[in-house]
Amino acid sequence: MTTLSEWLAAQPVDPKLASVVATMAAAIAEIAGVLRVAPIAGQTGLAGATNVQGEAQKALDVISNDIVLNHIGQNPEISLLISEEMDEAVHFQNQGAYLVATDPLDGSSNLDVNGAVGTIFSVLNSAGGLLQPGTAQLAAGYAVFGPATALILTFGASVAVFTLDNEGAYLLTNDRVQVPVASAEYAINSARERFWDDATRGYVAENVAGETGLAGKRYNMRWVGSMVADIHRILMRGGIFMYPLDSETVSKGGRLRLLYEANPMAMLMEAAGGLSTTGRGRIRDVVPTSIHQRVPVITGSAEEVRRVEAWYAKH
Ligand code: FDP
Repeated sequence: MTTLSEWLAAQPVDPKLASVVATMAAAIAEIAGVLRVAPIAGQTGLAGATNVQGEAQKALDVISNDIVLNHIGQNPEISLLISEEMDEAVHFQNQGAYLVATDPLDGSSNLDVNGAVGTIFSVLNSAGGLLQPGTAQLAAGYAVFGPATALILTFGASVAVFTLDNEGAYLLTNDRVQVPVASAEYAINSARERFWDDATRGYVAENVAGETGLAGKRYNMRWVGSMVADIHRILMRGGIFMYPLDSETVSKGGRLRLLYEANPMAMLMEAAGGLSTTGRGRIRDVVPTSIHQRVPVITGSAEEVRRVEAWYAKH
């Protein structure tokens, strides 16, 4: 089987860029090791938790951030780091040409129930500064820590999936992911219905009506509540993920973060043949004004995303 190093060496990209992806893969493998035994170590995922000796424990998202910081600090090709866990960007004292934006541990509310969580990252040229649109991304990836640890990568042309083996090596298990164009599964936190706009309301109502409504087919709803787990399901078998702007999130611009959640997922989804929109335009065209900016996210199978866009065009 093809290893991650072999695959990276065969990609038509600058080896320095490949080294940035390898650095994130190494950090992710270490995070996977921590998560696998976290309950034994008394790591519940919550800040302020204590272990069996009564000692205060660091939250797993802080530990994951420390691991990423440590790995990135050892790669001189990376001069800038934006992390969900840190208010300010980190500037490293080197000439590195690359910037990494990351959510080191996404979906952390699932940790206490041994649910799937993940790490998401985006790679850009550091010369472009901190606030670049998603179209400027050079690479994107995420790991999903589920029954297997899977690493999903793109440099823009295609999407590859690697699985971490018991010896700590990543092996290629799918070299060309294609998200199905059509689907009958949607993912949204429907407890927020009272906050939804008319477009979201209209689209979901059509799905709920199933074969008796305008959609003309029966739908299923799936919501893990962990973005990586929901997006991974959609990338593998189709569907749509929605965290739209609603009346409660409108003042913040949305729920999910543009630079290290929405943009990398949008790049992966598009490279696999899917679409990503805010409802009003392509996510990757949004020009950020701050590093922790939030954005509405609608992403997945092309037919479903187009249906949502059609609803937004009407409202
Ligand atoms: P979490 O707060 O657990 O880190 O990134 C935020 C996120 O999870 C996403 O992973 C997930 O899709 C979303 O929040 C879940 O939101 P709800 O609490 O509204 O379900």
